[in-house]
Amino acid sequence: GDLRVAVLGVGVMGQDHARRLSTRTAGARLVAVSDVDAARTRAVADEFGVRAVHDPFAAITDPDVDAVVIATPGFAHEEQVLACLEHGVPVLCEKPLTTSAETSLRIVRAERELGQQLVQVGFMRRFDAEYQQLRALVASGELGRPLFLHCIHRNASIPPHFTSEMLVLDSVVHEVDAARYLLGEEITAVTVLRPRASSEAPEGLQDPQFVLLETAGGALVDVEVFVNARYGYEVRTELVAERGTAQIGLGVDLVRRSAAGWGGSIPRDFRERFGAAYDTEVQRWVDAVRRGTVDGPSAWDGYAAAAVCAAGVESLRTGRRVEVDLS
Ligand code: ISE
Repeated sequence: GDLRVAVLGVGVMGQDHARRLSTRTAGARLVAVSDVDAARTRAVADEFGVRAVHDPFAAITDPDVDAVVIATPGFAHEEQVLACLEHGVPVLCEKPLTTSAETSLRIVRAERELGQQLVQVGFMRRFDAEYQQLRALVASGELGRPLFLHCIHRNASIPPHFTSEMLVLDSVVHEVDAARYLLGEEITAVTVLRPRASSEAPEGLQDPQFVLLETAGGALVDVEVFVNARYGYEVRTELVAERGTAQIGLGVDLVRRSAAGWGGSIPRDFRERFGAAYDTEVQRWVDAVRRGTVDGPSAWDGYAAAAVCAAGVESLRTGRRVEVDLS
């Protein structure tokens, strides 16, 4: 029968996954939702005609739930993923896997002891066609060795609870995973620079930030992260290699001329820009879980990214370059 899925955390992303599982994912059925906000749980449960379960751990251990999608805030992930492992429940956990290297490593080890892979991490860019093409181009060796990745990560706005650390932990984490995925190398050091803050950003928020990642092979990855860019959501990457460059995320598939002007449109947020990638991610997760496997970024990938981002948070605080050591 269909995979019966519960979604934990039904904020923007959780609701998006709930809708996807209810309407677009084959072989799966949304059966329950859970959130700390009881009114929101009720409203989303009613919208999709599923059960509202207040306690996330009750949803994880529910015999009528086969698998779980975690879309709660990052700080809640560790306990929830460990509970999934303890009860043998396959889990697609939104990024970040956790908010520190130690806690993510705990998950890697718990899964290893279990001897069965149950954790997939929600790095959806790996399912985006442009990222896949760029990775294939790098792997082909056609352009020679990669020298730089220049990354731009802009959000129109962020929710009120977003902190300066979360620019690293929640936003830059995507660039960290993308760099590992595209280059096939680990990140060995991080430096976070703090330019003047935008007056459009909430008081006290260090936005934008400029992040420099160094890879094991000596390539450099720079990231402009700017989460109150106001005009829209834009994620772009340029690869510079020995014999050429390549860009993704230009979003120029349609150029219109009208009303004495010309141009295209810019996505409002990540649901629009990466909608197809999320669809593929969840479909392949469901298909894999039904076969008893995982088909996407693993707990180890979640740990590697978490370790780099934890070093990034330290660099944000101290202003210094921080090295990363994976266990
Ligand atoms: C958000 O949490 C995401 O995961 C988005 O993909 C990312 O682009 C955004 O910056 C984050 O706020």
